[in-house]
Amino acid sequence: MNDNSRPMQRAIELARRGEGLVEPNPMVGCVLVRNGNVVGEGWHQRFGGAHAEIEALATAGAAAHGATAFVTLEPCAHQGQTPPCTEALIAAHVARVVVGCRDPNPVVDGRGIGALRAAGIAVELFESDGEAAALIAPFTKLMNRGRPWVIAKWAMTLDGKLAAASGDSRWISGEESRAVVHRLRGRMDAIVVGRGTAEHDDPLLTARPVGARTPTRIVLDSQAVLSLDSQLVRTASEAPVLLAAAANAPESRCHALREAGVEVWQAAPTALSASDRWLSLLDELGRRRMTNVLVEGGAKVLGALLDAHEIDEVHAFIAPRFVGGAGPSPLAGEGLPTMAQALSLVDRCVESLGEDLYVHGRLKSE
Ligand code: AOF
Ligand code: ZN
Repeated sequence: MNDNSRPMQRAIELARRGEGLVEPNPMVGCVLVRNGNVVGEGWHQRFGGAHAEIEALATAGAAAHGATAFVTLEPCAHQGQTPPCTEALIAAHVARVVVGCRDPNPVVDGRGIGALRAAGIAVELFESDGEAAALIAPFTKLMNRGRPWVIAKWAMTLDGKLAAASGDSRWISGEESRAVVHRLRGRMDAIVVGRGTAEHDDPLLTARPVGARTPTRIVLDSQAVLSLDSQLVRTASEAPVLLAAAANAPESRCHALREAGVEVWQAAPTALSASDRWLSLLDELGRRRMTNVLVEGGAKVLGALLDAHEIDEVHAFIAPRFVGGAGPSPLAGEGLPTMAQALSLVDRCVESLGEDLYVHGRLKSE
């Protein structure tokens, strides 16, 4: 572990406190160290609020003079909702800045580092592809590809079934697992299910207890058949519901759902397959600056997402039970033709939650 690791680790820890509160901004943390002592700490606390560096400088006061600033993200050099952090760091006379990763936002993208160096401040890039970059992967995807970070979630039996052959699926995972799902939901911009799941489970798709954000509840329903009596439609005034339909969905159904308070969005006429409609929807959610989206199934929706190469992260809850038979497995769709092409989960984490196993991680990007 080099001298920079500990304060950078702390800065990352601080940054995480903004999770769910700062999006579509990135999570950012900052630690100021002088003569081996931490003299200031801060993090970006909410969207539109002060940046991490400003918070840290405020706690340090005059002690920032001659200090090293460890920032998880390259300091901004632009006037946004707040003034440039580079100017504040220069004015506070910090001696050195260690940057966790470069800011992929095109209005920053190296300009922050350049401005600091031009002012005579030593700047070091900590690690170009490490934990600080992983921390802002959803922000980076939104910046570079205009699409939100997509998290696939499922609960299955140990023999890989989402339901028994009869369709019964209540419940597979235990209470502890379901509590984790509700915590995940509470920091999402949207929660997506397919029409089958919406019909069969009649879910609310809210976070209980409520989290930092109120996710938009999205149903993939190409022909707009979702029942007006469903819990989703009946609660449309309490939390937004968006129905993603195909361009050829019957106008009368779209109209009825709109009347009931549902936003009906239709994919481009050229989006003919389920995977194409997924891409079209992700582009739309990106235009709305949604950063994190949780996809809760079922198998067709998750499979089409896999085929579209848009799963970024997986959260699988595995119950120690077997049902056998012809129930669905988590990912339908075309799938990959050979084991050699199988996707791998990286940054893996395996936990026990009550009786369940909880496996989560990211998909290796090509
Ligand atoms: C930093 N420190 O803590 C954050 C940064 O809309 P604004 O003014 O808040 O600016 C948002 C942009 O600034 C965001 O897209 C990203 O490029 C950068 N975020 N920069 O120096 C911070 N949150
Ligand atoms: Zn800033």
